[in-house]
Amino acid sequence: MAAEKSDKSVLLELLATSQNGDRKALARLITLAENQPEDFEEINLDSNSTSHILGITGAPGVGKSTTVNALISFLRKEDKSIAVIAVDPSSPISGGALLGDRIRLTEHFLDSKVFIRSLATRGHLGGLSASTALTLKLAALSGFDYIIVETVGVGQSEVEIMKHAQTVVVVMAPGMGDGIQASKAGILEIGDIYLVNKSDRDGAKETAKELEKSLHLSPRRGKWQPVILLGAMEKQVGIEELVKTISDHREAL
Ligand SMILES: Nc1nc2c(ncn2[C@@H]2O[C@H](COP(=O)(O)OP(=O)(O)OP(=O)(O)O)[C@@H](O)[C@H]2O)c(=O)[nH]1
Ligand SMILES: [Mg+2]
Repeated sequence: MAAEKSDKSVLLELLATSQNGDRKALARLITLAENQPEDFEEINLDSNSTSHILGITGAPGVGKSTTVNALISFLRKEDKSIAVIAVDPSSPISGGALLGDRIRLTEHFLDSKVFIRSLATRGHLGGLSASTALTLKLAALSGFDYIIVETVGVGQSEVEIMKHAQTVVVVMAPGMGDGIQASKAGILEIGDIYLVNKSDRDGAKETAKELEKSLHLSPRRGKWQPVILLGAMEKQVGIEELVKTISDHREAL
């Protein structure tokens, strides 16, 4: 069923309201961007936004959403505003189902300085990367201090999506940091920060050591050298250091 083309004036009005902090307007814009990205072609979405776009990626179940949750709790104490965009390249499910299953962020749902949204594929991965880019621009126009994009998995489409982030945090967990898996997915090239989560479990230090060896074999060109951190995000262990390293990376950009 062909959707009706949105009127340019409608989009501009929604943009103006979303920039004034109206989250419903932002949510509507994102839905339009997902369904009819071509409607935005003639609209200037450039901003001199100071939002820090943070990418969180890693294999299923390593604790990405738990890390996002810990980041939100920490950053809210500093009165920062945060938008979370959860992208699931493998799932055709969108909206509430994904959020309910994957993100345990219910404690933040009523906080007006926290905006949470998920995006899912409608059958084409290239389209997902494009609608993610558009969504990030829309969120930046709304002036969030941090925009966090979480992707599930470690395949090529995640690598594509992570290109839209300024700082990429790759989350790993003990026993899942098997070197071959990591290099196959290009994970060694994309991380600015590697968080070995679940450090309350056995094997976290070994995973970190193995990762360090693999990273040495994969030298970077820029001046930033990837940092490996240990943490247990479920109990917010290491969150302060994570936030500090994220800021350091931004300054080094
Ligand atoms: N022991 C331990 N478990 C943790 C820690 N952080 C997260 N977990 C658990 O790991 C499981 C997965 O956590 P999520 O945050 O949903 O992981 P995810 O990477 O977002 O998962 P997907 O989005 O499904 O890929 C949950 O059962 C968490 O409770 C931690 O620091 N220590
Ligand atoms: Mg998750």
